[in-house]
Amino acid sequence: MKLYYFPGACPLASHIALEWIGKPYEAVRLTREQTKEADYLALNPLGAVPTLVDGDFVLTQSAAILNYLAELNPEAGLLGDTPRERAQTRRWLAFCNADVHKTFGLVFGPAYYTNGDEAQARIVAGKAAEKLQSLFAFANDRLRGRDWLTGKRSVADAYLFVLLMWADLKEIPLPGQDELRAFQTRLRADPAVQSALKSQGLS
Ligand SMILES: N[C@@H](CCC(=O)N[C@@H](CS)C(=O)NCC(=O)O)C(=O)O
Repeated sequence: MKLYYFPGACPLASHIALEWIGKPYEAVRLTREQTKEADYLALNPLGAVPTLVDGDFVLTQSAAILNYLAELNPEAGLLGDTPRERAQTRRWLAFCNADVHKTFGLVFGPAYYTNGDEAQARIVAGKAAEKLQSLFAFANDRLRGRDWLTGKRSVADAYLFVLLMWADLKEIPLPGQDELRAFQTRLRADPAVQSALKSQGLS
Protein backbone atom coordinates (compact mmCIF):
# COMPACT_ATOMS: atom_id res chain seq x y z
CA MET A 1 0.00 0.00 0.00
CA LYS A 2 1.48 3.35 -1.07
CA LEU A 3 0.23 6.85 -0.23
CA TYR A 4 1.51 9.71 -2.40
CA TYR A 5 1.59 13.07 -0.63
CA PHE A 6 3.26 16.38 -0.22
CA PRO A 7 3.88 17.60 3.34
CA GLY A 8 1.06 19.29 5.24
CA ALA A 9 -1.42 18.89 2.37
CA CYS A 10 -4.73 16.95 2.57
CA PRO A 11 -3.08 13.49 2.28
CA LEU A 12 -1.99 13.99 5.89
CA ALA A 13 -5.52 12.85 6.85
CA SER A 14 -5.01 9.53 5.05
CA HIS A 15 -1.50 9.31 6.52
CA ILE A 16 -2.95 9.63 10.04
CA ALA A 17 -5.61 7.01 9.22
CA LEU A 18 -2.87 4.61 8.03
CA GLU A 19 -1.04 5.15 11.32
CA TRP A 20 -4.23 4.51 13.30
CA ILE A 21 -4.69 1.28 11.31
CA GLY A 22 -1.14 0.26 12.11
CA LYS A 23 -0.43 -2.02 9.13
CA PRO A 24 2.65 -1.64 6.88
CA TYR A 25 2.45 1.03 4.18
CA GLU A 26 4.78 3.32 2.29
CA ALA A 27 4.35 7.10 2.22
CA VAL A 28 5.81 8.49 -1.02
CA ARG A 29 6.79 12.14 -0.80
CA LEU A 30 6.40 14.27 -3.92
CA THR A 31 7.01 17.88 -4.80
CA ARG A 32 4.15 19.86 -6.37
CA GLU A 33 6.15 19.78 -9.63
CA GLN A 34 6.33 15.98 -9.55
CA THR A 35 2.52 15.79 -9.38
CA LYS A 36 2.46 17.34 -12.86
CA GLU A 37 4.86 14.80 -14.42
CA ALA A 38 3.64 12.11 -16.80
CA ASP A 39 4.40 9.15 -14.48
CA TYR A 40 2.29 10.61 -11.72
CA LEU A 41 -0.45 11.92 -14.01
CA ALA A 42 -0.92 8.33 -15.15
CA LEU A 43 -1.99 7.57 -11.56
CA ASN A 44 -3.82 10.80 -10.85
CA PRO A 45 -4.81 12.69 -14.02
CA LEU A 46 -5.78 15.77 -11.96
CA GLY A 47 -2.15 16.14 -10.84
CA ALA A 48 -3.12 16.31 -7.17
CA VAL A 49 -2.41 14.41 -3.98
CA PRO A 50 -3.42 12.10 -2.37
CA THR A 51 -3.21 8.97 -4.46
CA LEU A 52 -3.41 5.56 -2.84
CA VAL A 53 -2.03 2.50 -4.63
CA ASP A 54 -3.08 -0.85 -3.20
CA GLY A 55 -1.67 -3.57 -5.47
CA ASP A 56 -3.27 -3.00 -8.85
CA PHE A 57 -5.92 -0.67 -7.40
CA VAL A 58 -5.30 3.07 -7.78
CA LEU A 59 -7.57 5.42 -5.86
CA THR A 60 -7.69 9.22 -5.73
CA GLN A 61 -9.82 11.69 -3.73
CA SER A 62 -9.33 12.01 0.03
CA ALA A 63 -12.91 11.11 0.93
CA ALA A 64 -12.80 7.92 -1.16
CA ILE A 65 -9.38 6.93 0.18
CA LEU A 66 -10.42 7.49 3.79
CA ASN A 67 -13.61 5.46 3.27
CA TYR A 68 -11.64 2.68 1.57
CA LEU A 69 -8.99 2.49 4.29
CA ALA A 70 -11.63 2.43 7.01
CA GLU A 71 -13.72 -0.25 5.26
CA LEU A 72 -10.69 -2.39 4.54
CA ASN A 73 -9.67 -2.36 8.20
CA PRO A 74 -12.90 -2.63 10.21
CA GLU A 75 -10.98 -3.67 13.32
CA ALA A 76 -9.56 -0.12 13.50
CA GLY A 77 -13.11 1.21 14.01
CA LEU A 78 -12.64 4.30 11.84
CA LEU A 79 -15.99 4.28 10.00
CA GLY A 80 -18.69 3.16 12.45
CA ASP A 81 -20.46 -0.09 13.29
CA THR A 82 -23.97 0.61 12.00
CA PRO A 83 -25.40 2.25 8.86
CA ARG A 84 -26.26 5.33 10.91
CA GLU A 85 -22.79 5.57 12.46
CA ARG A 86 -21.21 5.17 9.03
CA ALA A 87 -23.57 7.80 7.62
CA GLN A 88 -22.45 10.23 10.35
CA THR A 89 -18.79 9.58 9.55
CA ARG A 90 -19.48 10.24 5.85
CA ARG A 91 -21.48 13.34 6.73
CA TRP A 92 -18.49 14.83 8.59
CA LEU A 93 -16.08 13.68 5.90
CA ALA A 94 -18.23 15.53 3.36
CA PHE A 95 -18.24 18.60 5.58
CA CYS A 96 -14.43 18.53 5.83
CA ASN A 97 -13.85 17.78 2.15
CA ALA A 98 -16.61 19.61 0.28
CA ASP A 99 -17.24 22.55 2.61
CA VAL A 100 -14.10 23.37 4.57
CA HIS A 101 -11.35 22.06 2.26
CA LYS A 102 -12.99 23.60 -0.80
CA THR A 103 -13.25 26.99 0.92
CA PHE A 104 -9.56 26.84 1.83
CA GLY A 105 -8.85 26.76 -1.91
CA LEU A 106 -10.02 30.39 -2.04
CA VAL A 107 -7.67 31.34 0.80
CA PHE A 108 -4.62 29.51 -0.60
CA GLY A 109 -5.03 30.60 -4.22
CA PRO A 110 -7.59 33.42 -4.60
CA ALA A 111 -5.80 35.01 -7.58
CA TYR A 112 -6.72 31.98 -9.70
CA TYR A 113 -10.36 33.05 -9.40
CA THR A 114 -9.75 36.75 -10.13
CA ASN A 115 -7.53 36.47 -13.19
CA GLY A 116 -4.59 37.68 -11.14
CA ASP A 117 -6.31 40.89 -9.93
CA GLU A 118 -4.65 41.30 -6.51
CA ALA A 119 -7.23 43.65 -4.97
CA GLN A 120 -10.08 41.34 -5.96
CA ALA A 121 -8.06 38.37 -4.74
CA ARG A 122 -7.73 39.94 -1.28
CA ILE A 123 -11.52 40.38 -1.16
CA VAL A 124 -12.10 36.77 -2.20
CA ALA A 125 -9.59 35.47 0.37
CA GLY A 126 -11.16 37.65 3.08
CA LYS A 127 -14.68 36.42 2.34
CA ALA A 128 -13.45 32.83 2.28
CA ALA A 129 -11.73 33.33 5.67
CA GLU A 130 -15.06 34.61 7.07
CA LYS A 131 -16.84 31.57 5.69
CA LEU A 132 -14.20 29.31 7.25
CA GLN A 133 -14.74 30.93 10.63
CA SER A 134 -18.44 30.08 10.48
CA LEU A 135 -17.70 26.51 9.34
CA PHE A 136 -15.20 26.01 12.16
CA ALA A 137 -17.72 27.46 14.64
CA PHE A 138 -20.15 24.77 13.47
CA ALA A 139 -17.54 22.05 14.09
CA ASN A 140 -16.74 23.61 17.46
CA ASP A 141 -20.41 23.33 18.49
CA ARG A 142 -20.47 19.74 17.31
CA LEU A 143 -17.50 18.87 19.55
CA ARG A 144 -19.16 20.27 22.69
CA GLY A 145 -19.54 17.23 24.97
CA ARG A 146 -17.82 14.97 22.42
CA ASP A 147 -14.15 13.99 21.97
CA TRP A 148 -14.74 13.11 18.30
CA LEU A 149 -16.97 14.48 15.52
CA THR A 150 -19.26 11.44 15.52
CA GLY A 151 -18.80 10.55 19.18
CA LYS A 152 -16.29 7.82 18.23
CA ARG A 153 -12.89 8.24 16.58
CA SER A 154 -13.26 8.15 12.79
CA VAL A 155 -11.44 9.10 9.61
CA ALA A 156 -13.32 12.43 9.68
CA ASP A 157 -11.35 13.46 12.78
CA ALA A 158 -8.07 13.00 10.94
CA TYR A 159 -9.36 15.36 8.23
CA LEU A 160 -10.54 17.99 10.73
CA PHE A 161 -7.08 17.93 12.35
CA VAL A 162 -5.44 18.76 9.01
CA LEU A 163 -7.92 21.60 8.37
CA LEU A 164 -7.11 23.10 11.78
CA MET A 165 -3.41 23.04 10.85
CA TRP A 166 -4.29 25.02 7.73
CA ALA A 167 -6.35 27.48 9.81
CA ASP A 168 -3.26 28.14 11.93
CA LEU A 169 -1.02 28.39 8.86
CA LYS A 170 -3.30 30.98 7.22
CA GLU A 171 -4.00 32.70 10.57
CA ILE A 172 -7.76 32.20 10.35
CA PRO A 173 -8.94 33.62 13.70
CA LEU A 174 -10.75 31.04 15.83
CA PRO A 175 -11.47 33.04 18.98
CA GLY A 176 -13.30 31.23 21.76
CA GLN A 177 -13.38 27.95 19.83
CA ASP A 178 -12.23 26.02 22.87
CA GLU A 179 -13.64 22.67 21.77
CA LEU A 180 -11.65 22.81 18.54
CA ARG A 181 -8.48 23.79 20.41
CA ALA A 182 -8.97 20.95 22.90
CA PHE A 183 -9.56 18.54 20.00
CA GLN A 184 -6.38 19.78 18.30
CA THR A 185 -4.38 19.34 21.52
CA ARG A 186 -5.73 15.80 22.01
CA LEU A 187 -4.82 14.81 18.48
CA ARG A 188 -1.38 16.38 18.68
CA ALA A 189 -0.72 14.16 21.71
CA ASP A 190 -1.81 11.01 19.82
CA PRO A 191 1.27 8.87 18.97
CA ALA A 192 -0.14 7.94 15.54
CA VAL A 193 -0.69 11.59 14.64
CA GLN A 194 2.81 12.42 15.88
CA SER A 195 4.24 9.64 13.76
CA ALA A 196 2.48 10.90 10.58
CA LEU A 197 3.61 14.47 11.31
CA LYS A 198 7.19 13.31 11.91
CA SER A 199 7.25 11.27 8.75
CA GLN A 200 6.14 14.37 6.77
CA GLY A 201 8.80 16.51 8.51
CA LEU A 202 6.16 18.58 10.32
CA SER A 203 7.02 18.03 13.98
N1 LIG B 1 -10.78 16.73 -4.13
C1 LIG B 1 -9.42 16.32 -3.95
C2 LIG B 1 -8.57 17.55 -3.81
C3 LIG B 1 -7.12 17.20 -3.76
C4 LIG B 1 -6.30 18.45 -3.63
O1 LIG B 1 -6.77 19.59 -3.77
N2 LIG B 1 -5.02 18.25 -3.34
C5 LIG B 1 -4.12 19.37 -3.27
C6 LIG B 1 -3.30 19.32 -2.01
S1 LIG B 1 -4.34 19.44 -0.56
C7 LIG B 1 -3.21 19.29 -4.47
O2 LIG B 1 -2.61 18.27 -4.71
N3 LIG B 1 -3.18 20.35 -5.26
C8 LIG B 1 -2.43 20.36 -6.48
C9 LIG B 1 -1.53 21.52 -6.55
O3 LIG B 1 -1.42 22.24 -5.55
O4 LIG B 1 -0.92 21.70 -7.59
C10 LIG B 1 -9.29 15.45 -2.70
O5 LIG B 1 -10.13 15.60 -1.81
O6 LIG B 1 -8.40 14.59 -2.64
